Amino acid sequence: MDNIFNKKMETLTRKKIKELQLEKLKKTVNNVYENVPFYKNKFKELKITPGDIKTLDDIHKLPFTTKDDLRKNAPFDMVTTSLDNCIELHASSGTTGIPITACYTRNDIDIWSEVMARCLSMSGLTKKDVFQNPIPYSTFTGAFGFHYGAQKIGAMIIPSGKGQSERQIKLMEYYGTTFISGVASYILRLSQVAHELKIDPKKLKVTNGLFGAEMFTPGLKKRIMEIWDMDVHDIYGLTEMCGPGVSADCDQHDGLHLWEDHFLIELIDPKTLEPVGLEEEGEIVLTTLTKEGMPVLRYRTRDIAKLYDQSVCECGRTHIKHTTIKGRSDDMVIIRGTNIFPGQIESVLMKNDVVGGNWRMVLTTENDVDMLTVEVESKTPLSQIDSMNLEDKLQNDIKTVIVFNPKVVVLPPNTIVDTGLKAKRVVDKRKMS
Ligand code: DLL
Repeated sequence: MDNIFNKKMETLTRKKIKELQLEKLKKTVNNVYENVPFYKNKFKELKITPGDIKTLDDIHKLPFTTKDDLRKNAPFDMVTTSLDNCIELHASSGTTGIPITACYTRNDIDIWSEVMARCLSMSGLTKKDVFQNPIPYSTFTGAFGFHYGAQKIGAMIIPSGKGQSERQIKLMEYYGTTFISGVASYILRLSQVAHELKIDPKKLKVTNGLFGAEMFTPGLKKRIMEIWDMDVHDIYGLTEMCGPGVSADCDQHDGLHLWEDHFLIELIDPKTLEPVGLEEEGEIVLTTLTKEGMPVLRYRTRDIAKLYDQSVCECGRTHIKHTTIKGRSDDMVIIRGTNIFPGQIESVLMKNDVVGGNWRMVLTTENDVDMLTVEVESKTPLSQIDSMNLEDKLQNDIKTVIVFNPKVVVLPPNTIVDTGLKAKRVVDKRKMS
């Protein structure tokens, strides 16, 4: 229980959580109805008014919000308050080029700092730590969220930003960094760079890490733990809610606690839009409960997970847990009639010690048949014969999870192009070939 940042709020009874949620939901619904024409029109279409929300179950009467809705109303039409009251904005670029913009009031930043402090504390951060933040300080929410949370805890922050990987390792050595954050795949890149500098990450003082922002399979987590000899936690979040800080896993490492006093979670079947039961896979739908600048109702995240049966966790926290994110519904690819999530392939790759950190799936069409090539870097340069043996081994291992035989190509370290902030695991060339 020592690492609970806000004992009162993180251990609320279920009854109290529900009461708080209902009170805050009503307030949020009134706010968006009065101030956002998009929601007023949706309410009219559905023939509802804020007065219809009398219980938490009534949330099902409310409209969903999609990324497309936010894009159409970008940058500021979803903002419920005067822009004079907003003190910061962040944005996620997405693929169409129109960024999803989120505006924060002073209070929104305070709440973001609070939920981030809860996640960081849950992962072991204390004021005694030297906290290195290798994430770009930019419109991307990542770096600022971690920065605000670590500052609230009182740790010594090194705002190192992303990139200049050699420098990141040197900073760790020089300042004796004990805790690092980041985008999951970048930490593996840093391991590779440490290796090239002939520095064993285990010999650095880093003992804890909190990572997320993209698919973070248990296999990748385990690998990072082993390479750095540190405890690793998973953090989830998205620009539309606040950025990182919506949920993170506690020391039990079996699910991420979602801060229910600030976010209301539902899980739906993405096809029927009906709720799914506990322990059933579904799309996460989130409603902000305390946001002032840009509250969002029933946001369809596209992220797939399961909710755990609610009972008090061994860690003492009472907030609901969801599983690791399995993937985004829009990342799922259908090859020869089989649904494949990149995470399934990553789970196989990360079990193999010879495999390095970077990999991707390339989809093509040959003679009207879908082909899958898995390109994967080896940890160290391999001889031709060792590469071929590894290709055969991986091909067989992957076949056991996806049913058909993919082509596997093993490449030397650092050959797959860097795709920027987040790793791009799927390259679909099918329409072009
Ligand atoms: O990635 C916020 C963030 C920054 C979270 C740093 C954690 C650490 P966006 O750029 O808006 O925000 O992307 C949000 O990233 O809908 C998920 O698809 C994915 N994602 C975020 N965290 C995880 C995670 C930030 N722990 C989108 N596991 C989300 C899997 C994640 N996917």
